[in-house]
This record gives sequence, C-alpha cells and structure tokens, in this order.
Amino acid sequence: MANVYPVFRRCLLHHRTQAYLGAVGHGYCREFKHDSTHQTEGNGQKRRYLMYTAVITTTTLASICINHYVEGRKKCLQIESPVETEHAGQYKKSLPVYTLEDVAEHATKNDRIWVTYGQGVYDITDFVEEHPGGDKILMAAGGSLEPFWLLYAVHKNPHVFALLEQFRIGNLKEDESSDILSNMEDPYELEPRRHPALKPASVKPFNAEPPLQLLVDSFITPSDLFYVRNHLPVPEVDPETYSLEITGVGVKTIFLSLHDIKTKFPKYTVTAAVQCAGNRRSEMSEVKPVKGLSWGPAAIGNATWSGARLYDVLKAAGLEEDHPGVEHVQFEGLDTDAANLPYGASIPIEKAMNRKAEVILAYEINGEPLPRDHGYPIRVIAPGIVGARSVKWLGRIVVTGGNSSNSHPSNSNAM
Ligand code: HEM
Ligand SMILES: Nc1nc2c(c(=O)[nH]1)N[C@H]1C(S)=C(S)[C@@H](COP(=O)(O)O)O[C@H]1N2
Ligand SMILES: [Mo]
Repeated sequence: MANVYPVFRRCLLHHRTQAYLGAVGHGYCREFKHDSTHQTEGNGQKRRYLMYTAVITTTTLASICINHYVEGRKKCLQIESPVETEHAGQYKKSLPVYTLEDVAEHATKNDRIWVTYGQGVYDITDFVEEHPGGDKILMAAGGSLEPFWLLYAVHKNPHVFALLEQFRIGNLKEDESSDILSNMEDPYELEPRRHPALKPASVKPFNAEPPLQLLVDSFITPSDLFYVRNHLPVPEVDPETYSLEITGVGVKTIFLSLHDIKTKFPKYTVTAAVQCAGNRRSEMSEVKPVKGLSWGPAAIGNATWSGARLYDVLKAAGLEEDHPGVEHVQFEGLDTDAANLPYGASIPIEKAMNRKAEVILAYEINGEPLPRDHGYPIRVIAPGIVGARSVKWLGRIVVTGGNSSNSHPSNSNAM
C-alpha cells in the first residue's frame, strides 16, 4: 500500500492540473458571487497550478500519467493493487479492527484524519488537500462518510469507491457499523417526478437536459422539458408559510409572503433564455478534461417568466437608487447543504436597480406556477446573466456593500 500510494497521488495531482489547464484554456468560470472573487480565485488557481506543475515535473513517476486524467487515473489504479470496487467498505481479514471511539480520536491533521464507510476504516489525511469537493470533506473527519454521501451522492460511483479503498487501514468493529444509517432518511426521497425525456447527467442531485430535437421543436421551451440544474435536494416549500426576507445595507428588513409578492407589486412577464455555464461542457472535455458535470448542448431553455420586478421589491424595502456603498444584491435559496449553508449567488447593484434590466422574482413559467424543480414558489430570473445567478426557491435577499464575503461554498459550478 505504502509504496503504491505515491503513484496514485501523482496521478491525482496530475488530474487536477489537467483540470486547471483545461480550465485556463477554456475560459474556466466558477459561478461566483462577484467578479472580484472570480479574480482572486483565478490567481489562486494559477498559483496552485504552478505548484502542481513543479511537483509533477520533479517526479519520475509523473510520466506514467501523462495523458487524459481519466485514462491516467485508470492506469494508475491498475498499476497498483487491483482495487475491488464492489468490496468497498467490506470486512478485510488482514487488517486491524477499530472502534468508532478509535476513529473519533483521528479528526485533525495532527492526529491524522480517519473516516469510515461500511466496515472500512480509512486514513484520508493526505487526500484532504486533493479532494475535488474542497474542505467539505472535513465534516466527516473522525466519523462516517455515509450520512454525507446521502446528500452528495456523486460519491456513489465505482471510481470514488476505488479511490477510497486506496486509503484503507482497518475494519470497524462489526456491531458498530450497522446502525450508522439506521435512522437516516434519504434527503432525495421527496424529489418531484420528472419527464422521462430528460436525460440525467446526475440523479442525486438531479441534473438533466432534454434531447436536442425536442428543445429545438419550440421557441418557448415547455417547462417539463426545461433543463434542470440542482446542486442539492429540491426543498419542500409550503406556499402558505413561505416568507421572503429582504435585508442588508440601505434597506429596512421586510418579509413578504407569496400572496404579498403576487398582489402588492405589478406583474411583469419577460421572455428570457436561461443557460447553465456548463452547457456543452462535454464538447470541451473532448479537447481537454474540464471539471464539472458533463452537459450536452441542451442545458439551456427559453421561457416566459412572470413575477414581481426586483426593482419594485427593493424599492418597497426602502432602497434608493444611489445609496452609497451598496454594491451587490445577494440571493439565497432554501436549499441547504450539509453545513446548513444555502445555495447563493449575487448580481451587481446596477443590474438589480435597473428598471429596464427586468430582473424579476418569478412565480410563473409559461403562464403556469413554477414546478418544484424550477424554484417553486419564487425564483430569480436575471436575463442576460449566467443561469447560476437565477436563484431558485428564493428565501432571502441581502443588499451588500463592498467587502461582503462572497464565494459561496455550495456554488461551485465550474465551467
Ligand atoms: C474519503 C472520502 C471522499 C472521497 C474519496 C471523495 C472523493 C470525491 C471525488 C472523486 C469527487 C469528484 C466527483 C466526480 O466528479 O466524479 C468529489 C466531489 C465532491 N465531494 Fe467528495 N469525497 C470524499 C468525501 C466527501 C465528503 C465527506 C463530503 C461532504 C461532506 C464531500 C463533498 C463533495 C462535494 C460537494 C463534491 C462536488 C464538488 C464539485 O462538484 O465541484 N466529499 N469527492
Ligand atoms: N437555489 C438554487 N438556485 C439555483 C441552482 C441551485 O442549485 N439552487 N442552480 C443554478 C444553476 S447553476 C442554474 S444553471 C439554474 C438552472 O435553472 P433550472 O434548473 O430552472 O433550469 O438555476 C440556478 N439557480
Ligand atoms: Mo448552472
């Protein structure tokens, strides 16, 4: 294990480097809250990229993994111990047995970071930095991966299981592994039904696009064929108790019910296309691997959206056009991640307070109430901006000044 692990590690670094290279070459764009963050992140990436390049060029093993990362990764996994994917988390006779208490003592870098999956105990200390999902992985430190992987179901994949088994150090005491999940519900249990023509790029969370032929059949995309891009489970929102909070710099905090939004403001209808930044990513990946879901060409749709204008709602909360220091309007969804942080994105104040920009808080698509997948009961529609900013299941609007914290953890929609 010890002598093969470095091989894998190189590959992983290389895979990320490839991803960054691909990203740089193809206008990599995370859907950040504002452009300033984008900038910082870009530099960070370059730094990391340079670092990885340096690491890689100084290793003799690097040449093993010179091709596409997928191929590279496969190759590396083959070079080392044949990984029995189907045995991920199964009892392994040759390894020592630990208790949950033992595992819990390994929750920091200093003590090493251990996690469990099924009956497997893993030391993932050296993987943490390489994790494609960032430091979220630390939430599982000293405990079980299962509850988190219920939410982040991308992990339930052979290549992730194979990766995990690389870090195997022991077994969990038999009676302790069985009840970890016993009273946990699948967070995706209450997902809406979907049109069978939607082809999923991932099921949990649900991400899917229609066949191109159906998309081009109509100028206005029928809502049940409109691509769906969800980062998390679809929240269940009761229209009776729904309440939208508007708060922040230059406004007095107000709460609006669904009824308020529908009746206190003029209803506007705009026809606008919404496109995911990842649309057609699969074509880019053919040139060079890029990070993120593999979208075809149909992660785009065109619809009529009706609702209250953001301008009117911000005005109602007391915001003046030229309020000093106000720079962005942040939107938070009601969908929350494992750390209870909502999906979020923001737009510049110039866009938000521009009557003609027609940013609306929509409650209808094509004349019908929004389906759950598209943000029921209220979503933002920000015409002309990348889809990620059109926040669904809108729960809170925050007007912010210059130094707001911004890169949202659950908003990692890399292009
Ligand atoms: C040893 C344990 C883990 C391994 C081996 C692992 C591995 C991975 C891999 C390979 C991916 C990329 C998936 C793909 O593109 O196919 C990924 C993504 C991700 N992981 Fe993990 N993971 C681990 C633990 C966790 C935990 C505990 C969490 C959360 C609490 C987490 C959250 C995420 C998220 C949010 C992403 C998606 C990132 C994105 O879309 O940019 N992971 N992980
Ligand atoms: N609350 C919330 N809003 C969200 C998302 C999300 O996951 N949660 N995804 C965003 C992204 S990346 C895109 S491209 C669009 C997709 O909208 P649709 O699913 O209605 O097509 O919603 C955006 N708004
Ligand atoms: Mo997106």
